[in-house]
Amino acid sequence: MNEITATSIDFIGDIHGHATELMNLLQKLGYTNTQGYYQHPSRKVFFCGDFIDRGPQIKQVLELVKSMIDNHTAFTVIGNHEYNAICYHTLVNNQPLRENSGHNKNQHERTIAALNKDEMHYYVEWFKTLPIYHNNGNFRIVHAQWKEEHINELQSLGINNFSNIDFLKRTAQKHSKEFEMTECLLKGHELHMPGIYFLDKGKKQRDSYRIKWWKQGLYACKEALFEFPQDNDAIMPHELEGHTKNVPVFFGHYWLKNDEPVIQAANACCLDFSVANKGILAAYQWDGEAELKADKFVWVESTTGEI
Ligand SMILES: [Mn+2]
Repeated sequence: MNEITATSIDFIGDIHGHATELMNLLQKLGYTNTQGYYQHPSRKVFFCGDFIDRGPQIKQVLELVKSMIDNHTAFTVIGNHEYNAICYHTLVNNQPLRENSGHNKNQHERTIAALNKDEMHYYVEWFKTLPIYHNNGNFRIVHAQWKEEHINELQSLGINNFSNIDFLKRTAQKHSKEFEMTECLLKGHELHMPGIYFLDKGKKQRDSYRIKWWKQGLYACKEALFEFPQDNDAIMPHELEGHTKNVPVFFGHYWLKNDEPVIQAANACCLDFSVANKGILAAYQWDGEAELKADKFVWVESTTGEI
């Protein structure tokens, strides 16, 4: 990736095939579609990944986003849905790295329907080149969770994408170090609370909870975990590290359900406000500030409401 020195960047969250909302948002941010791609005279976009699956205009989103990235008017990190697609379509000894059935198939079926075989191959090859994280000293960005020890480990391995087949294969082996790193950075660490259940989006009973990792200190579970039963007063088994750097961190992934975007912490900003579930598509207009503020969000409503 080119060195990013700009301090006028619009960070945009998970799009999931919602091209109309993306175009509306870019327009609202002052970007125009000239010369075949969206651009702004003084600003760049940084996407958080998750372009595919779920929505009605997956191919249009990929074309729009890739044309911006190819022309250096946008940058991105990879999302868990792009990583899953790589594994889904990569065969090792005739077996896909991600099983092509059940939940995996349902989650990916709209992308399969949207792209023909050649297009799928083309975009999967492109997904392999997308960075896992970015840190330029002024800001950090990762799809789900910024975990310093994993970033340091990747840095020492000289790896920042999924183009290395040996690395990719190891990430697909459950409980390998590479698997744990990928899960944490792209999906967010979860806390297992045996016997305390909630129903997930697919109406499945689950007792692992996504952690609000950007909080710092000791919390009640209901404050620190998504979906945790509000009538349960259990305390977290450990303190949360938070994001202790002054450098802001941007991420997506958490399906926040606010009518208006909110800042998670002064130095931590989640940009996923569930456009793929009747929510909003939001951008944070960043101008180099270390302390983030809610009045710097710009957003558009979902136009389709489709999941
Ligand atoms: Mn995600």
